[in-house]
Amino acid sequence: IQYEPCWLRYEKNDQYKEPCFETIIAKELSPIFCVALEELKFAITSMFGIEPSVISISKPMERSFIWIGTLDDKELKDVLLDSEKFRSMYSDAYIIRSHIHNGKLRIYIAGKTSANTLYGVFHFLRLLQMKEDIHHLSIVEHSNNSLRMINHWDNMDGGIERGYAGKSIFFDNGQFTKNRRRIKDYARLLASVGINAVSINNVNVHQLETKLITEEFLPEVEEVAGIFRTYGIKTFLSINYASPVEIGGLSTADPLDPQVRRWWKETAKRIYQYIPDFGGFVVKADSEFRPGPFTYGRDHAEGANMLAEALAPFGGLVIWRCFVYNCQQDWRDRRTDRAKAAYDHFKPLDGRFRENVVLQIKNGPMDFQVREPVSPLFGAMPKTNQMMEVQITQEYTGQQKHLCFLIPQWKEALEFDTYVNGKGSEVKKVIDGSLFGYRYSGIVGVSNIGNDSNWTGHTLAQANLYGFGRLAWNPDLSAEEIANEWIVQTFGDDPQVIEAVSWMLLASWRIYENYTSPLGVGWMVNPGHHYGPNVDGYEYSHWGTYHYADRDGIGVDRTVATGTGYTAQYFPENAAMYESLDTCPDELLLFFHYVSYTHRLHSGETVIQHIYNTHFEGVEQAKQLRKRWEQLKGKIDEKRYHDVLERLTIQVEHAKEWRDVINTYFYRKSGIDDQYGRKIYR
Ligand code: BDP
Repeated sequence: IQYEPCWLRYEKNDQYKEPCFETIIAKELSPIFCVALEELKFAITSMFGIEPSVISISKPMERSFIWIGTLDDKELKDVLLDSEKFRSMYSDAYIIRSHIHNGKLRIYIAGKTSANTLYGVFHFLRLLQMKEDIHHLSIVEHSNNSLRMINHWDNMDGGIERGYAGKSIFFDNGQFTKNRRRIKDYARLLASVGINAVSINNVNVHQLETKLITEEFLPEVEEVAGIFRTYGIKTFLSINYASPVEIGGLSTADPLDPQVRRWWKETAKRIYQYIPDFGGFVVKADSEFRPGPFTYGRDHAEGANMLAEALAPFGGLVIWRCFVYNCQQDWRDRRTDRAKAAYDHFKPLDGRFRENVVLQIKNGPMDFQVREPVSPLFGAMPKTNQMMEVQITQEYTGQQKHLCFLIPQWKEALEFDTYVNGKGSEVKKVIDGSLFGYRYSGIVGVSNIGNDSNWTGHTLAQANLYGFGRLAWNPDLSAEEIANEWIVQTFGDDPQVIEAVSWMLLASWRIYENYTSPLGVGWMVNPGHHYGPNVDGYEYSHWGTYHYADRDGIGVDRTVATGTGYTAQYFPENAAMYESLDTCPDELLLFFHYVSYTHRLHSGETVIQHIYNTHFEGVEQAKQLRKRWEQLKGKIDEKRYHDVLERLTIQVEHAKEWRDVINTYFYRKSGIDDQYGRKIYR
């Protein structure tokens, strides 16, 4: 099948008449340089119809050219800059410089490492796709996030847990897929936005996937890793904590058992024989029925350190997930609070993890809801590497049938001030390591791609993958900038298209929030598959996901004064803000407080009227999304135009269902009418 190039379209481009496109000087011919060259040549040919010639050494010549090398190369010192100081500063960095020599334009692209040079090439190609002036480039780029990672939840039967874009590109029917071209194109997409790590199998590791670390599958894991390697991406595997029992023939997986420790050391050694630059393990332990150290009365530091010790000699990492909570909770006991779980489990362990363990913490304390506060664990463990996990796949945000551009949501989390070291201690500074000098840290996103021809099901959901990478590279980019870059590369630079799609993307998260569960309360979805409204679906169950609506009011009291005490997990400034009704932000009101339906928000509306208003508005806004798109007919190719239109139409219909279910529910609970007399089913 033909699949879409996403933002790497390299459409015909008559902006430039530059001789520099005719000659490329490449200082190295390492595998990564070869793919950088390949990309550059392919893009230039595709955009300008020129086949550049490649010269592998720079000898004196008068021509105009594009030069690619690394910061160590002497040419840079001679003509451009002394990179010494700059080179020692950041983990990942590159420069792009224009230099006019005897009237001839030369472009210099140089990275600190060859992967960084590749990023520079992709950056330069982005500038060309965006038709920027290339005569005065003086770009210095760096990323402080050392890990910019994607987690796949792909199973070996080809299914993807929470996948909404077809089947796995890695696995099918218990085997690795044969379509390596698709994996290569995926690696290109990831590298083009600076992703440098990927785990290829689901965090819920079942029987077959448990064997990925054995000789049966390692040769093919290496093949996949080899593809990613040439794009500067390290491959990781999710492991089953009970592996020593399930495939090792041992009777225990106790992390303190000498035989278990030996088994993991041998396993690590074997993996590195196949894959010398293997990234390490992603681990979901003691969570949602997965095995872990708790079975043996050990804590998570003991559990993680055992694996870390096995990987350490080879430079491998343990990415240990903090999504640990009791999923067999008694809903009748109102004092328990799932939101408190990660902090309660992990905070006391600060300082006990090995250096090559990184804790992977979901952005919010619950589970990727449309609106949640930031997890209080960020900043609370100065002596333990931390990274943030977000969900690119839209499990709770419309499953790629609804448009929901998530960059603004992630931006809010990154910009949130933890106050751990006083004002200015934003989450982005925790996870980039700058606040506490973490050795390894960064950001990870759960993948939204599958083998659909457009990768993400909803074409506009490509923007979430693009934006994730861009934000992981540089959390200071704005959602507007990211949207604009993506649109121009994906749909071209027609101002009407840019204006409309940009509005659609940037408004979409709020629109989705408007017609779904209100004011931060979350979870009003169908149990299991999590699509569509179901107000009480999770109310009397064991998952710890409640809204407590009754005839008088709604919300979860998480205050210290009268509730579960969750607010105390934040540093004092935030704890006080959430504890008090006077300062708790409206959009999180029901996450933190139980209030009556007639409670007045800061906006001046009552809670019940706010619910009605947002649900009626949300549907009108969803219609607006479709209308704005329809106005682009003729400006977007037919296929993508119709694909998107089809999804936007589904969105409108399903938004109406949300509106009606939610409004009716709250009308029946409260008995209060909409003050504007709009139609509410009784
Ligand atoms: C939840 C998903 C579940 C995942 C879990 C996780 O519903 O499928 O296994 O997160 O992150 O959001 O482990």
